[in-house]
Amino acid sequence: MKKLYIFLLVLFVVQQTYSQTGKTYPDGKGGEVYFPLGDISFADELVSFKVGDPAPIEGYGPEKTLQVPDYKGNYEKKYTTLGYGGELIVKFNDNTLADIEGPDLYIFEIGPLIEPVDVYISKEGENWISIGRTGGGFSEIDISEFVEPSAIFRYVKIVDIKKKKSGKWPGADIDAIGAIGSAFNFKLNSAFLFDTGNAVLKKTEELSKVVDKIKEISEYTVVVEGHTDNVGSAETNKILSEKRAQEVKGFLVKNGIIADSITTKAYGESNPVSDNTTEEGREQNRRVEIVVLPSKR
Ligand SMILES: [Ca+2]
Ligand SMILES: [Ca+2]
Ligand SMILES: [Ca+2]
Repeated sequence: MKKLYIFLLVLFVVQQTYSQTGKTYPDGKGGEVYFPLGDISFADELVSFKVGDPAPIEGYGPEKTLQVPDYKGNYEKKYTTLGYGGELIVKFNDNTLADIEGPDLYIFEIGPLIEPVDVYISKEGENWISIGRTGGGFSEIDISEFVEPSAIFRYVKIVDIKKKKSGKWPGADIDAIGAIGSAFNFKLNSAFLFDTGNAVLKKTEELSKVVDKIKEISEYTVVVEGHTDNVGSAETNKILSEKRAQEVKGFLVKNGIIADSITTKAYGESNPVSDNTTEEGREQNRRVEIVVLPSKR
């Protein structure tokens, strides 16, 4: 039953991704921002929130910063106020942040003034790269000068810079956080691709769907990541994840994806997405992730 659920979840993500196209969103200041991958471009998961001091009278909850910008005015409760010095960390799941031509990250801050925040990005949620400050009319950031080419980031941290201490809503008011430079992120459960401990593909239906998706894009960069749970030695897991990533790359190439556009990464057990102490968590950690950036690098 659990496996069926995960299978359906993967199907859902893939199908949902299929139906996405570029879309324009109101920036809350009378302008518009274009996101090439549309609705999936926005932050998906709340990682942590430390409300500032003083805190807002009403905060409306940090999850209000997830998914597409939805604040339409009239002080609707569709955003969260960080508080003086507050810190918010969010994660992308069905997409990742990457450097494309022009701006890559957009912070939707509501209200007549832009209250500045310092912005950081991270691949794994531990090592953070400072990418500057929004404010003074700038809500968008080009990450190109801060990152190596083709790097992908799954975490964004924003910190209120302590500009506005007074009033009911101290600190920046955030509606949404979106990656203009967005890549598709397909998560495939290893159980649907491989037998336990084995790196020979047994089923390829899900991979074929990913192949079809990549072929819809004229220019692309693909990263195949192998991940395992923490059962067995770290070294063995790294080797297994490398073999599996290579096997998946082989399948993509055999099905017409340009070999030079694909890189593989073996993470082994080093990058879990769930708790390794439960069977359910370990199952989620055993996975292959395929990141597809729709532009040539
Ligand atoms: Ca998303
Ligand atoms: Ca850029
Ligand atoms: Ca919102």
